[in-house]
Amino acid sequence: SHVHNEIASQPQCWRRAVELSRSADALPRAGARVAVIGCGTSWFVAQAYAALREQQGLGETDAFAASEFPAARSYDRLVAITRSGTTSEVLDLLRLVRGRIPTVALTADPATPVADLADDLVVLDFAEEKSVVQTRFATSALALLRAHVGDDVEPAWQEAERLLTEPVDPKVAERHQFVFLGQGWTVGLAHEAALKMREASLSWAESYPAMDYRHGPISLADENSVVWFLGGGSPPRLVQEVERTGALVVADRLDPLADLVRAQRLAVALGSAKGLDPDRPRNLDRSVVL
Ligand code: F1P
Repeated sequence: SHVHNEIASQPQCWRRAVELSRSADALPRAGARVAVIGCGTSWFVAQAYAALREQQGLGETDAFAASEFPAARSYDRLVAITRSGTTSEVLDLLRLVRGRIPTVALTADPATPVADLADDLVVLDFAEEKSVVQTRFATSALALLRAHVGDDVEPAWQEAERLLTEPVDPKVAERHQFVFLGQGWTVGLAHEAALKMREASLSWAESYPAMDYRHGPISLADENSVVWFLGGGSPPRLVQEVERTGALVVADRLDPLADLVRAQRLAVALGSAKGLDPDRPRNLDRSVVL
């Protein structure tokens, strides 16, 4: 399947993304008030970037699903993320804010309608994908955005290169409910990890901000569950609380983007074991067009 190669090529793609970030002048400058939008995976990348940009003190940054942008709001810049360049909600929103908010789109394919609708483009053609399930475009877009806000991406690609040679953990793979938790910018990554599990393996997967998991969803945890702290970061008492439910805790100290690669590989392995084609999820097209 395509997704295997696309997953394996991520460390190289991230290196190219970091190079590209140096010339991506259309990305927002420090101090600008920014909205970031996308659908599905691209929305989760938007969430991660928004939290990271704020954390770095670079300015107020709000993430929205493209369909939920509050139309009356004004921003200094709108960043649209879309691998395909054809997703309906993204294109509709770019039309809506045209001439009012300057826009820049991150895309894998500049020969698509997004090129006409966005004021500027950042093209990650090296991260284009054949699989419906997004892996390397999303992580490369985030690597580029991380580098642009001054976050060091080198640990991510070094760790990912090592993790790609390790087998999927059979103790994790035998469970039936998968919960991904994050904090700050890794909340978006937790949502993305859960989406990969649903798309590629039709698994029961959930995701929450780590502290919010205690406020109800933990009721479902038992010896069938995996509770995975993306990047290993967790409020100390929470791990003990989760362990008491019988759930298997995954909390390895890793760069969160590298840890996401482990979740992608788990999703594809479980999907293949179920006889699914991990490139072609049930009920999903490569780009969702209304
Ligand atoms: C986003 C999206 C993904 C989804 C699937 C199809 O499209 O809907 O979120 O997981 O891969 O595409 P795009 O706007 O980034 O092309």
